[in-house]
Amino acid sequence: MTDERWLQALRQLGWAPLHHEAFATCDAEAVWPGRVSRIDRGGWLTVETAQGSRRARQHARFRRVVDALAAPTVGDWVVLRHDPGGGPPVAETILPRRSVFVRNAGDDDRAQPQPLAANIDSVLVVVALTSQYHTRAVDRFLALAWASGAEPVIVLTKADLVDEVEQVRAIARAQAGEIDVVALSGRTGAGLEELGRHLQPGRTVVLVGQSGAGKSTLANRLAGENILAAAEVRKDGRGRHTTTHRQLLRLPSGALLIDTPGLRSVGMWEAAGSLDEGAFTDVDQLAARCRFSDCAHEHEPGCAVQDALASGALTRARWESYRTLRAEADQVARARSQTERARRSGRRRS
Ligand SMILES: Nc1nc2c(ncn2[C@@H]2O[C@H](COP(=O)(O)OP(=O)(O)OP(=O)(O)O)[C@@H](O)[C@H]2O)c(=O)[nH]1
Ligand SMILES: [Mg+2]
Ligand SMILES: [Zn+2]
Repeated sequence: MTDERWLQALRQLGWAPLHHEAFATCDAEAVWPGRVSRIDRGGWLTVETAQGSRRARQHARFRRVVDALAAPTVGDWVVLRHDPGGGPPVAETILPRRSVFVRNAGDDDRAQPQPLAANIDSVLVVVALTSQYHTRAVDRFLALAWASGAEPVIVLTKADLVDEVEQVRAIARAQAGEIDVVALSGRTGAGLEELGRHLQPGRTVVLVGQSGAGKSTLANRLAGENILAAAEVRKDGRGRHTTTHRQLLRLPSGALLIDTPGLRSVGMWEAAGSLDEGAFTDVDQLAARCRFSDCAHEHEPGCAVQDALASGALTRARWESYRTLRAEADQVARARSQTERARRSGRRRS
């Protein structure tokens, strides 16, 4: 395979200059790059390479990592090495990530990052129009989407089943600011063309959202065939997850899509900065106009946030949503730096 054809094959899988530069510094003997499309138990990976799909093993080092962010996730570019003994290739290194969607899978006591998808361009937050639209739940997904470094999009599914599509879309638009809000039906395919901008060749999108929202149905529709299992009948909502694995697929449009299992809720993960810069720029801009730079936005004179709440320019619900996510993100950041300190002092002692 010529270099040019090899590069073209990689670009079709989402290869970016960042990966190319990092790979160029690797020892070039017996190594080649590939993109992780699936992770299975026992350290097995499915990796898409310029020569096709390969089963590979994770290097043992990844199974010992303390920080889950340091292990391969779906969408990662890894460097594979031939096993001289004739066994499967081994994924040795993770190339730098352009973006990564991370949620906190821990609980109140312990923050635990879970990277769900790497090297993504858009995060499609999938919400069924048939369920009550929970602004706060969507806020959470949007905050994490902004933090990922990718572009968030709200995708309202099951448009074929409800009449109030435009009303809900207006609510989502008001909430989301500048981002795209798409309403579609994974069943009939209506509205699918609105996603076109995000599905250009070589671009990667990830579908996130609650179980039953219609992620796999949409993915199958975009793939043009039933690659992924989608629920056959409407679920009773009691936690049967149809999708159990994250998986990266290639779409006929030339885009790459990562389907994920439904998440009941997503915990904040170091999204503090992205709350101000992405999901809640309106709040950030208001806060910048407060008289005191350290304004707590409670009873301070000249508080632009309180003024906006009084005038209705900022809704109480949106403010509460911001405060909840902010407190959670700050808490995670504190817990993380504590863990980090403990780890460092532990290392000194040993
Ligand atoms: N009428 C209609 N039904 C849909 C649509 N999208 C999904 N469904 C149905 O909703 C149910 C759940 O769809 P899935 O695609 O499995 O949902 P999911 O988000 O992948 O769920 P998990 O894999 O559990 O996270 C299935 O019965 C689908 O047939 C749609 O646009 N219109
Ligand atoms: Mg699914
Ligand atoms: Zn203030």
